[in-house]
Amino acid sequence: MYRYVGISKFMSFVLRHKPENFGLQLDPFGFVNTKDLLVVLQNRYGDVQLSDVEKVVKNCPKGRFEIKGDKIRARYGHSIQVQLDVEPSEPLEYLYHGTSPAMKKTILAEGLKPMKRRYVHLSKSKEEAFQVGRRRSRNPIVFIIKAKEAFQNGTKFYDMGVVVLGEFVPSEFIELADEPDKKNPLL
Ligand code: HQG
Repeated sequence: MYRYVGISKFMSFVLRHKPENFGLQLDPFGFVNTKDLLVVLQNRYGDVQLSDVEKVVKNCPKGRFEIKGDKIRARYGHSIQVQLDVEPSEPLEYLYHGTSPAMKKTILAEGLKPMKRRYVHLSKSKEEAFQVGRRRSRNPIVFIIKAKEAFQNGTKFYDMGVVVLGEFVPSEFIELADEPDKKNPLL
């Protein structure tokens, strides 16, 4: 199990950021032949089988990867350019973004930027966003994104399942979750 975490992280690195470092070329939608990726994994980890890759893909609760025919790709998280084959769609009224408290002022002033990735990454629940923020801080903050309103004002969102991708979100659509929110008292 532990080994699969390492393999999954390495697959993310290769398929989202640096395929060329490993002699791989992605197609426009981010796919590569699974057997070519397998060779890269075997060079690094030794005995990795196709069934291991399939397990990594299948057991990932976030749907990080997709296998289609004899090809595989990362479904989100890219820093390199890949074409999405999901149409933009109207998002839930609220989405969430968890991050470090150190980012609070900047994000409230500048909006949410994709930074090194192609898209902003958003969660469908406050709890998931909190977990995302935990990667950055022991005490993360969670922003409420008024996604529907942003969408109505032209921001595109792409529903990738657990993760929602978005374009730059202007600060007017962002609020800190901990602050009382009259529109959504359950939060
Ligand atoms: C921050 C993982 C300064 C933003 C996660 C974040 C997610 C700003 C960081 C997925 C900013 C970028 C993506 C601004 C945003 N000024 N900082 N204006 N706007 N930021 O890693 O969302 O496990 O690229 O708050 O769970 O943290 O890999 O984005 O802290 O789903 O599958 O800039 O990656 O998924 O960091 O994470 P990231 P993220 P996996």
